[in-house]
Amino acid sequence: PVVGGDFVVVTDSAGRLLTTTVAQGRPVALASVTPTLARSTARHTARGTVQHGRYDGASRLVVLQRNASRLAWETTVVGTRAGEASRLTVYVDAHSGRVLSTREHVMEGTGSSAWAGTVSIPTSGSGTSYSMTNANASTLKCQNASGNVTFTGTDDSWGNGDATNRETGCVDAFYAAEQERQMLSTWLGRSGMDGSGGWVPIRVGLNDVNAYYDGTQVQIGHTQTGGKWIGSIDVVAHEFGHGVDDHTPGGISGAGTQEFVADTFGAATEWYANNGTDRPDYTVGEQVNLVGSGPIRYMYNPSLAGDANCYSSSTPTSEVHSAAGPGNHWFYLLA
Ligand SMILES: [Ca+2]
Ligand SMILES: [Ca+2]
Ligand SMILES: [Zn+2]
Repeated sequence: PVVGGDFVVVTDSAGRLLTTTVAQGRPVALASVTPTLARSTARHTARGTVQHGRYDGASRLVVLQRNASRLAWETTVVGTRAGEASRLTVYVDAHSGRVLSTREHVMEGTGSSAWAGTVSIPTSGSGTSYSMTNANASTLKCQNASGNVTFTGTDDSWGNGDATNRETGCVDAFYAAEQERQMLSTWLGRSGMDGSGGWVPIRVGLNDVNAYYDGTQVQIGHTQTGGKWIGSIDVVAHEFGHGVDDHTPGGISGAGTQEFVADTFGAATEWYANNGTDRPDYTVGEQVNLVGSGPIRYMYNPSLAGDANCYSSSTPTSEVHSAAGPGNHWFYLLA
């Protein structure tokens, strides 16, 4: 087989030739089609181009036709590159053993989010069948809360920027969760929400002015007016922050500390994402404007929302979100 020497032939419904396109104008020119590099050596080289690599099928001898013709071993390997899932086809020169070319098969989808602009999201699938299942973490999915069905599509383009649309809500939430996954891995050396690569599904469509984590899912509700799904970075990463906390020794933190712990994961994820639309800050919910009065918490000055800046004897008995004030303030000063 010749790789890079494709012909496109267009016919009408009766099979009559309409037009042809030739991708490669240069003739194939090879002195020999007998390799001097062993197949096993080429396979080993190919596997070394990814981390934690394994082979995906057999290798075949091909002519790699670019500016010149080269005899090459074609091998597909599965692993990770820079922490991201990879399924890579690698062409190794069948004489010199050099890597001539690679082709990545794991593609990032594109989403039109409501709160974070146009974003790349690591969905799963190929051809005409895609789903909002994270290619880097298969238990991280985004679903419609009605029926708990994972969003699917015939292309890898998601949402429409309208915050009242559930698929758009999933673009926001899925993007936020992926940024948190990367933040946990890159900054904290942690694999996934549970520390072993595991997550719970996100479900957009909760009929409440709220979002929550319950150990089995993250539910995303809507704004008080306008029915906008509230899957911004700080909200979603807050909920999965509860999930991280839930998978630490001793389980989820006690009442007075659980909300500030979750807020720190929200803020850290926002700073990691460094998104051009949802700029990093130390406020909670500034994008979604949950109840129409801007952020619901101010980590740099909790008193702006009526919460305490510093610890007092009344902190342990405060409402759990209000009790986050001293911890949030501490985190801001530390950060
Ligand atoms: Ca922000
Ligand atoms: Ca924020
Ligand atoms: Zn919370």
